[in-house]
This record gives sequence, structure tokens and C-alpha cells, in this order.
Amino acid sequence: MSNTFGFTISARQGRARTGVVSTPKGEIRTPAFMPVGTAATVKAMMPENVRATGADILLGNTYHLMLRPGAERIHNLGGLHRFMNWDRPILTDSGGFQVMSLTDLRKLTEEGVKFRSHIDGSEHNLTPERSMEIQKLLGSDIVMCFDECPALPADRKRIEESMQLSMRWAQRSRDAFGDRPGYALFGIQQGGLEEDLRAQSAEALRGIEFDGYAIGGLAVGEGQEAMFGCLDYAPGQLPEDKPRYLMGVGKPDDIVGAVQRGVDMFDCVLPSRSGRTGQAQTRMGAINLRNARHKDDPRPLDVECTCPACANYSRAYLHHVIKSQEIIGSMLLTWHNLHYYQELMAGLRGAIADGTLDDFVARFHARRAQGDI
Ligand code: PRF
Ligand code: ZN
Repeated sequence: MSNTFGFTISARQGRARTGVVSTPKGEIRTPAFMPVGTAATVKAMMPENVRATGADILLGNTYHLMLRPGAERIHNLGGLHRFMNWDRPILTDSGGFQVMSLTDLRKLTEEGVKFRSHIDGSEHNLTPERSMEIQKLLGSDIVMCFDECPALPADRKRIEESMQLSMRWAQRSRDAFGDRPGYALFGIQQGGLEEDLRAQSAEALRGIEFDGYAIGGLAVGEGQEAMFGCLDYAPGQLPEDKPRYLMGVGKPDDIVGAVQRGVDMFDCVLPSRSGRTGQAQTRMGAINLRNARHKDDPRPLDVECTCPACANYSRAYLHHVIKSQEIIGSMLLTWHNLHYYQELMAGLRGAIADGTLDDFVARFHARRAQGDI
């Protein structure tokens, strides 16, 4: 196995690409979906079962892990991979975005962010340098730059100043990360929905040089049409030969549209979080198992799905365990949703490789338009 980090594109169709990100801990087939394992667990799933759904890489969070159980503790216990029993690649987010979205008491300065923990109210400081240190202590394979971004809509002035601050933090992140063969550092483009600010941000990041480039600051309230409008130009502003990662996205149709626009990597809590509340993501669209119409239904959730929830249980059973808040309800629906997402990604990769992406996307939308019949 290769001892370095790399990205090879094997086929393209239109702006879409398929390929492989190689790391010393294994390959990541792209377009890739990364299940979210915020607190050193993909909630309700054993790691071997997450792998069985087809995941090549997980996402972890600096913000949550620094607060509980602490980065130094995880380091002393052998790092995040060993701690959570996942030996394949892990990407960690850098914490700034989570501080801004999860804490009410915080102070943003040139230096970084001072904030109070949402868990116990304790005071903490996060800077680009400390974020790089924490991600190194965790043993993260793909480290994200420290950044921040406003929720949309926001004033152009606020978006511009925030983007410029994030670009200064990107340089500080690069300097603090240093040279670590086998580990990757990704820059994060900001600039809201302003094409010229996105271009300036991309220019700054290209000048610093990263192993991959994320598109940040989207899916923060602008809606799918506006997000796709931005994705019509943003990926093209980033280097062609490096992986592109759209952070925090998204619903299945968001992912399909973003892949068509040249994005290679995704993460989102939707399949795991919505599974725990009884929402199934399927080729027919989203299905809420809490709905009383499933009460007596002996059919599987999705006849075409080979996951354990669909192979071994009825809709009536899934309805019952979700309604009674049985733990197995969360387990089965999370498993199904992650299986569905990974199958969608495999379908996209295969279609790009075969040159049949347009047909694949047309069938994807047609099946969802029919609904749950
Ligand atoms: N920056 C970081 N993490 C993120 C985002 C971002 O802009 C988003 C936006 N969708 C999700 N997660 N660091
Ligand atoms: Zn299933």
C-alpha cells in the first residue's frame, strides 16, 4: 500500500469525476460519502457494520472530541483510530464551524475563537494552531483548516471579512501543520454566494497549496437552487487534480447535483441522524416509519435493498420499534440509510466510469418522483 497521500482520477463525464484518494490507511473511492462519527462513534452502529455498508472513511469532530473525552486523552490511548476501533482513513473537521453553530457564548478575534462548552459551560480557546495540534493528537488522516463562515443570507461585507479571516487562518493552519508525509491538509474555500469572493478565496488557497480543497459555507440556509448556482462555478475555481469536498452536504438529490458539478467528497449527519428519528432515505424518497400507514404493512422498507433492515424485517416491525423507541429501531434505520447512501455513491461512480451518468441521474429523479408505491 502506498505510503503517501494522493488522488487519481480514472474517468470523467461532463464536470463529474470518479477516482481514488490513496492514503496509508486505505483507499477512498470517489465520489465518496463519509458517515459522521462526531463523538468517536457513528451513533447506533458498530464500526465493522459501517464498513459493511461500503464506507471507506469516517468524519470526526475536533470540537466535540476536545471537550469530551479530550484530545490528549485520546492520544494517550493510542489515537482516534484505535480508540474507536476504525483502522481506515478518518477526516476531522477543525472546530471553528461547530463553535459558531453550537455555542451561544463565544468571542471571535483575529487569534481564534473563545467559547464556552455546550456540555459543561467550561471556557476554551480554539486557534488555527491548537486545531492543528488537536487533529494531530487524534491521528486524523485528513486534517481540515481552521475556518469560520456566516449563516446565509448575510451582508456581502460580513461574508468578505469572514472569508479574508479564514484565508489568514488557512495560512496559519498550513504553517502549523508542517510537513507530515502520509497525512493530508485540506483548505476550505469560503465567500458565500459571491462569485468574485469565491474566486479570491480559491486564489488564496491555491497560493498556499493544499492536498485537497473543500467548499465551505454552503448548505447554511441558502437552499438547493442557490447552492447549485454556486456549485456551477466554485469547483472550477479549485485545482482540477486535487480532491474537492463539499462540507456538510447533504440530501441524496443535493449529492447527485453536486457530483454532476464536479464534487468528489461529502459528509452529512442526515442518514444517521434522521434514521434515529424514524426517517428512511430510499430510492423512492424519504419515508417516515412513524407514520401509522406502516402499522400493519408486512412488506420490507425497500424491496430492492439488501441491508439487514430490509432483508429481515417488515415495515410494521420498523414502525413498532421506532414508535416504542427501542434501540434496534435506531440501529436498523441508521444501517439502512448508510447502506442506501453508499449504494448511491457506488452507482454514481459506476455511471461516471461507464459514461452513463445522465441516464443514472434521470432514473434517480424519475424513481423519486413516483414516490413510495
Ligand atoms: N467549514 C467547516 N466545516 C463545515 C462547514 C464549513 O464551512 C460546513 C458548511 N456546510 C459544514 N461543516 N470547517
Ligand atoms: Zn435497506
